[in-house]
Amino acid sequence: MIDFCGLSLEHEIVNGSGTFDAIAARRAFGDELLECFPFSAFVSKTITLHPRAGNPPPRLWETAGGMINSIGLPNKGLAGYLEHDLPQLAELPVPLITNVMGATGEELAELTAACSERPEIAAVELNVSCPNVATGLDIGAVPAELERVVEQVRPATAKPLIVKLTPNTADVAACAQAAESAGADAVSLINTLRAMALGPDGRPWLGGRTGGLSGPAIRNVALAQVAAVAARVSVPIVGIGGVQTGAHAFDLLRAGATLVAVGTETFRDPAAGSRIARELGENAANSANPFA
Ligand code: RRO
Repeated sequence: MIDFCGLSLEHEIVNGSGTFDAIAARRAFGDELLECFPFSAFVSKTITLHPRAGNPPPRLWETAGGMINSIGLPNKGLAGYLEHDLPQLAELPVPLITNVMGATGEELAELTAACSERPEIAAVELNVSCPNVATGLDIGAVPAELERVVEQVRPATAKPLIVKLTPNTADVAACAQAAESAGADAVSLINTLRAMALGPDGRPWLGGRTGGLSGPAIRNVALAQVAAVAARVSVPIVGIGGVQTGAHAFDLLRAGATLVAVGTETFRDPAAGSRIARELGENAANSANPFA
C-alpha cells in the first residue's frame, strides 16, 4: 500500500484529471469496471462554480508525439457535480479526489468548502492554471499570487489539498514552494504545455486558438520539472506527463514523485492504469538487480 497524504492507495497509478470519464466507462463496461478499476484513486474532471459549455470546436489536434486539447472546462458546475456525478463517483472502489478551478481565491475556497462537507470526497485538487480575471496572468504561474490563493483556500478544508501546477511558468519549483508554504499537502505536475496548431488556411485550428499539449512529447519536460520541484519541496508529488509504460512511471518516481498520473495514454488504452501499475511492479523488482 502507498501512503499519500494519509490516504492508503493500492498502487502508485492514478488518472490525470479530465482524461478518464469513469461515469461513461461504467456505462460502457458495467460492473466489470469496478472489479478491475485501473487507478488507485480517481481524480474527477475539473469542476467550476457555475456550469460551462466549454470551447467551440475543433477541440483536439493530434501531433507526432501527443495531442493538443482545447476542451475549455465543460462541466455541470458545482451543484450539478454534487447532485448528479458525486453519487456515481462515490461507487468507485477507490478514493475520490475532486479537481476544482476558480478565477479567484474566493471561488476556489467556496468550491473547496463545498467538497469538504462531502464524506465521499477524500481530497481536493486545485487546478490553478486559470487566468486571473483581474491580472490576466495564470493564477498558478506567479509564485506570490499562488501563495495568496492557496492561503485563502487552506482554511476551507481539513482534507488533503493538492495543488496542480502549471508548466507554463518561469520557475515551477518556486510555484511549488509557494504552494507548500501556503499549506498545500501535495503538488501535482505537469498540466499541459500551451501549444498551437494551424489549419490549412494558416489560422489557429482549435476553437480556443491555443490548447494544451500532452502525451509522450512532454514526458521529458515533466521529468525535468518533477525533479526540480522534488529538490525544493518536501510535500509529496504526483508526477504527470506522457506516461505510457511502467518504465516511464518508474522514471517519475525516481525523479521524486510519490504517485504518477496517466492521462493521454488512457484514450488509447482505457485499461492503461492497471497495465502500467503491473509493469511498474515488475520494473521496480527488476531494477533492484540490474542483471536480473
Ligand atoms: O478543459 C481543458 O481544456 C483543460 C484543462 Br481544465 C486543463 O487543466 N488542462 C488541459 O489541458 N485542458
